[in-house]
Amino acid sequence: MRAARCFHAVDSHTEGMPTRVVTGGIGPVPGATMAERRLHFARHLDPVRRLLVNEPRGHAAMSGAILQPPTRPDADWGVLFIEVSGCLPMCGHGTIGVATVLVETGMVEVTEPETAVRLDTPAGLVEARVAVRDGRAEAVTLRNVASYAHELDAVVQVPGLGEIRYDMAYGGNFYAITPLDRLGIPFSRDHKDRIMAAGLAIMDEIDRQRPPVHPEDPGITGCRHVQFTAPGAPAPDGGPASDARNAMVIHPGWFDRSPCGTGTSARMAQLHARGELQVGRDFVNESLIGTRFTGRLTGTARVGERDAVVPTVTGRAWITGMGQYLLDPRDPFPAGFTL
Ligand code: PYC
Repeated sequence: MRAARCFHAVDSHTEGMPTRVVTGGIGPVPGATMAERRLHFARHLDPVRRLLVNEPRGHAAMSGAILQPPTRPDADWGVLFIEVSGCLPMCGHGTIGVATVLVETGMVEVTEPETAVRLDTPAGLVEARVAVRDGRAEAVTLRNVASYAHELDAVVQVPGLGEIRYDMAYGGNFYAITPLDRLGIPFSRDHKDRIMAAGLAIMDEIDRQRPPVHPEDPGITGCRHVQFTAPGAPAPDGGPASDARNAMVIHPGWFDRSPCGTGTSARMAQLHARGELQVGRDFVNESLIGTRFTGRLTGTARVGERDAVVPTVTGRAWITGMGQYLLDPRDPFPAGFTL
């Protein structure tokens, strides 16, 4: 065996969605802030992302988080979020995976019944409060970056679908939000190919015609996520119904398996802007595979000139493995591949 690169990782899943937490093999990425590091990473180190998430070491819906020293004194760790679509400003399921891994591997000082972990992310400081019992991370509540409704009742013409009305909201990434029944497609995994095709067509046209830009960070731009919404549903075990479900279509063609932390934050910001969700009320969002996050708006804020909200999102993660991912210098696919 020969290795030109060796990456150490703890693999996990958050309510069904993988996070490969990279704990070693990548030194500090240049940049004075995590936002600068994200841009540097995307420009100069993208083959590392592709190697870690693409086949054969990953798959078409793979996602990960690269641990970094923080760039600010009030944070415990810095994080770069990677997935098949690129390097994200923020990722909710990834944060829940990272916090769980940090606690369960002892990479932070653990206190029970709660351990607070402050993460320096490209979108801003995110605090994760981990409920810990007997060393086990039972649930993670993250306080997300300020989230806001960027545009309500926007309209885009989409070939094959006609005029699509949507709301654009930001929760760490931009989300075009529209009810799935407007397209006449049932909310069901049986219709996943139609849902996927519609989501990709909508995001392509939004990005071509009217890409959103974050008012405080022009490096955060573009719509790579379409959140098709549906009414909540009862739990299979007869437990309480969720408040909403979503089919989250993500560039270049996969569904979030979790309810999506930044997507849930964006949805709560959208509902708040529409007067449909008050501060302090729980909002249970359900994924296409039936897993749930509980969101809550904890207060209001400003993003540039706009009214914003501060969301929390609670979910669970489980460690699935630990590994070393190698690059053999003779490997014909040094950055992996997609099919
Ligand atoms: O949980 O925020 C999230 C997320 C973003 C993309 C996939 N999951």
